[in-house]
Amino acid sequence: MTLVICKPDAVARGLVGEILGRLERRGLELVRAELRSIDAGAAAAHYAEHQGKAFYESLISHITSGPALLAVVGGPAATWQVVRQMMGATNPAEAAPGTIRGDLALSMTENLIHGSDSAVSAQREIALFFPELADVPQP
Ligand code: 3AN
Repeated sequence: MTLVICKPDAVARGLVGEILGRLERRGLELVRAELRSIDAGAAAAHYAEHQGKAFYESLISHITSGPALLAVVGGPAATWQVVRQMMGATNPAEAAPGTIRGDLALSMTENLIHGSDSAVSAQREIALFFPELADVPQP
């Protein structure tokens, strides 16, 4: 399982269905999905690795700017890797056509989607946002 966040820009642009639809059509399974406003504390914990970077403030400001769709997505081993491929590069201007960012985004900050970047990150992020799933073994 992996954590996916359709960021506030995705909710504001009405692209949650498109994004989750792509994941579902690929064959991934929605285990949890909830529209939720991420508060400053959860945002800081989630993005702790980026603290001190030049873009940190805009990152926190955007992720807390409105409701986001948080989802736990299941699938084969290394589901996180499948989702990352489907997301495309962090900079949407460089993301390949056919990817979510490559087809639907242009802004580095408002780049629609977060997906865990390793099995370890997935476990940590799922525990942060969906603590009831913390002890479920990860494939
Ligand atoms: P990804 O979301 O592709 O895993 P990360 O984890 O490197 O990318 O960065 C987390 C988020 O921080 C990105 N989704 C993006 O919104 C933002 N970000 C990363 N690098 C930059 C940058 N150079 N300028 C502005 N925002 C950035």
